[in-house]
Amino acid sequence: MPDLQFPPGFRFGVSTAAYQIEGAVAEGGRGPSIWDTFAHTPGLTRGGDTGDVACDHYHRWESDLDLMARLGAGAYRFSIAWPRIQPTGSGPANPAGLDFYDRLVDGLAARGIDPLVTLFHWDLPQALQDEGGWANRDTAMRFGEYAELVAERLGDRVKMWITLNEPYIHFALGHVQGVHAPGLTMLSDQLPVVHHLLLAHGLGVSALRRASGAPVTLANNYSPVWPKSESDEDQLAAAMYDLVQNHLFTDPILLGQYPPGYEFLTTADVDSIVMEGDLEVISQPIQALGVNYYNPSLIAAAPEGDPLPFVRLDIEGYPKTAFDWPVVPDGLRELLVGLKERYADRLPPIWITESGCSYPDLDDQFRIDYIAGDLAAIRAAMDAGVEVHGYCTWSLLDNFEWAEGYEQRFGLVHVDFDTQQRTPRRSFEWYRELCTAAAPRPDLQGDPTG
Ligand code: PNW
Repeated sequence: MPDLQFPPGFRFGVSTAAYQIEGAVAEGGRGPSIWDTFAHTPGLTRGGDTGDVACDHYHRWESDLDLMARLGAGAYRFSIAWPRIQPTGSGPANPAGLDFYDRLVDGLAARGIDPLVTLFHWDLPQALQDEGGWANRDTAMRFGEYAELVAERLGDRVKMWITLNEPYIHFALGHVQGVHAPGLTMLSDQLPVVHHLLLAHGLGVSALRRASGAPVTLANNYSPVWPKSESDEDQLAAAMYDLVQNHLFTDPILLGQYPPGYEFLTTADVDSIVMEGDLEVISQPIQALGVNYYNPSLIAAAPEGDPLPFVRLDIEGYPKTAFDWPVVPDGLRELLVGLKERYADRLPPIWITESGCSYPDLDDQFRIDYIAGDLAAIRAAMDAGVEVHGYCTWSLLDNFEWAEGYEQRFGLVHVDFDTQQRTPRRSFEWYRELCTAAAPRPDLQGDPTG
């Protein structure tokens, strides 16, 4: 058993995202998002699965909160669906949308669970995509206005804000590889999408800090990069991959500048995209850094004629999750120590905002070992001087795993998608012990003072 002793105050929680669990896509005045469009386009998701119903959390939120209370979770990271707040991505707030999240936040408070709120987990209002989406600078402005509407309503109760979830994955899978919404394959001129996501983050920070006292961060997906060989070609390819996945969405925020070499992302004049003053907006202080970790990246130079300069290879010699992702907990220690080395005093305290695995069975020792491995890696990084404040596992429930539909199961709780029955897996009971040991609460354990 790894050393799972964490300092007092370290928080344990669970993560979800709106489109993956809510369903009720045409209720409460919600407008369509790019994920509705993508999932309803034949052939783009496994088996044609969509988020139309998902976990039906929109109707079952109260019993889902009860599950979290049973788990003893100290924090719940969920996302707000922008198209519930602004059905077309701009203009006044839709009251029914704000009301839904208002009730959710109050329901969490009543159960002693801290709300950690993500504003953008990939479900862009379709109307904004029709105007160019993230390639259009206006989308960043619209995001700032949306952030303000949410913060004005919930800012007194939310405990941490996360502007964007994994902008790199949204950019790479959604705008370069085309396997996620909006399904674009942009091979040159990628910088506008990158820059407008970063600008949206910065404008979001301004709005959130104006209207709320809670700390603000974003959740980035980091992956330690392993070059395939010592060859110059593989080393160069690995450095470029490291730049886009690990530095492109962090250097501008923490260092106020793009990483050297980023210019290859556009054929246009950089100054026509990165306007004066933008980097100041982007690099405003954030009070935490959200880290999502799944696995390292083994990188080689791409064969001649490939559209991209690098390829990501299979990592052999490690156990694999049901998703075929290698299980490399030490990669989490490696990346955390690497963040500390690169950003030094500019690195704010870290929250692990996602880590977890796809595994189907109810008796899921595999998931227990997976989470325990990641927690041991976090402990090791903390012992090496990295400040980590909390851990949210992905995910509370099996849910709509994007292009993979309902096949991949990341939940501590199994969901039968025909009946919507929730069944806690063995990992739920194991994680409950961890949560309750970290934060003994009177409502769960009897009043210790009484
Ligand atoms: C993250 N990759 O997505 C997301 O934040 C979650 O919504 C998602 O359910 C979870 O991880 C599990 O996949 C990722 O291809 C999607 O490397 C793809 C990758 C990484 C993260």
